[in-house]
Amino acid sequence: MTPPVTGSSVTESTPTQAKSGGCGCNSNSSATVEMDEKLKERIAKHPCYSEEAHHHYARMHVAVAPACNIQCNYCNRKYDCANESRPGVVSELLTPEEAAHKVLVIAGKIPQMTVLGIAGPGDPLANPEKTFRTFELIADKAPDIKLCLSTNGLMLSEHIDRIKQLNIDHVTITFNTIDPEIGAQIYSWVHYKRKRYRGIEGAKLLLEKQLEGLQALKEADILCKVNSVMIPGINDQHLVEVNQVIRENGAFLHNIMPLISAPEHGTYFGLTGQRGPTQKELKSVQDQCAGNMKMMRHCRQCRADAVGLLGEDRSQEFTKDKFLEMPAEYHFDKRQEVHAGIEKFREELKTAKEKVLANKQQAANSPKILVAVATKGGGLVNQHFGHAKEFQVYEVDGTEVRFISHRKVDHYCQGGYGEAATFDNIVKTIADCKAVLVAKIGESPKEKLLQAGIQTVEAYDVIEKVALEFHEQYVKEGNKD
Ligand code: CLF
Ligand code: SF4
Repeated sequence: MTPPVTGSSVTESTPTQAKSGGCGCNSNSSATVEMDEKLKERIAKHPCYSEEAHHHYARMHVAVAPACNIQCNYCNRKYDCANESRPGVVSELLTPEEAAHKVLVIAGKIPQMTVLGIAGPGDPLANPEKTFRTFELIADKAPDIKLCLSTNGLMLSEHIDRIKQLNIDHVTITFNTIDPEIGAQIYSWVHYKRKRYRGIEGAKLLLEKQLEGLQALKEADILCKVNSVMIPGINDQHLVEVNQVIRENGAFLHNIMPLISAPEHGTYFGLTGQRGPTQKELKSVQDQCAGNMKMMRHCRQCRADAVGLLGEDRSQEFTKDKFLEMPAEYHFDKRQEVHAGIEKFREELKTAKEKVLANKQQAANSPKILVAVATKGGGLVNQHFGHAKEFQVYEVDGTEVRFISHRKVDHYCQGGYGEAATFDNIVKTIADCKAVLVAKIGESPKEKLLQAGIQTVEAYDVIEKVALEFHEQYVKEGNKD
């Protein structure tokens, strides 16, 4: 549960200060400022489109779309669409009516859930009737839930009117390439208007339709995120070009995701031994693109039936046998109250961050270091080391704290006992971090982490504040890198 829901608050709150430019906008033109404010409002409660929002708001997916109209070489149809999901995951299929009931149940139980996405298990627009029927039912009964869609783009332009009409304000297209020759190595076929296209011909058709879809979204003023699956040796060097083209064509956000490939997934790439990128390779391409447009780095490659904050998947609490027995307790007013509490907390958090950052001055040769954070959300260091299923990694220099990735780890505490193998795995996963910031940690793991060159900081406070304080101490100790 996030802090406002549990009633706790940020320690260093001061009255809210006037906004200074916001969103990186330097213009004084009131039209531009107004546009930025509108844009900010559109993404403010979307955990994927806003990195900051993902600490506070949750999303859910409903798996209503089984069919697909293309074949990606990293996908096995027994599983969820790997364009938006972690391969090897199977979601329970729902009818639109079951899906609508599930959304209303969860909207009551997790009021910070603000976005409903349809992302599979196949392609939502290869199943237009089921997808749009589901959205229709939700738009009617739960008007405060934002609708979101993720597609390979083949049928996007053909459905743009329906998308607009249903007020679906966020659409993701997966663009892995803008070169049909590269595309021929990624897609084995494309099925369009009762005909199957293979090789370069199929990849060319898909690309044309994706660009057409992107254009249609731009004209309809719908926010578009682009996902790209990074495949070393095939499209890794080419993604900077993809980034440039999508930016020129109006995409708002770029999410470069690592290929996850293993023989047991039974995919073409899994069986041919195609590897995924390392963390370092992924970050390097993301950094190369970052100067051009907003990059998403907090994607969790979630399931087609994911529920909860990104990084805390609660889908198993709402399997079909369970949610069908639960009453639909959607209450608009109660949800608005919770959202107002979250917004108040966010303002406090923002003020606290601004205060900390305002006092920091860049020291000469200040090193850029990584720290790993255990958090349950809310933008705070607030989780016990032993309970963390993932660590959020931030890059810190003397004045800035930047989220760069998350790293999944197995639970360290298994019924109260630390497992050696799991612990070693955690150390390996965060080996490039100088410190781990946690709410609590036992003496023994603390000692072992230190032996591995990782300091621990115990705190319950704003992530940026704890990270900057650690950085200051790290520099004072004479560390230069
Ligand atoms: Fe779902 Fe995707 Fe909408 Fe988000 S997920 S349809 S934009 S509501 Fe988000 Fe999940 Fe990454 Fe997708 S973390 S896989 S980017
Ligand atoms: Fe699989 Fe999604 Fe590609 Fe279709 S679009 S083949 S479901 S990864």
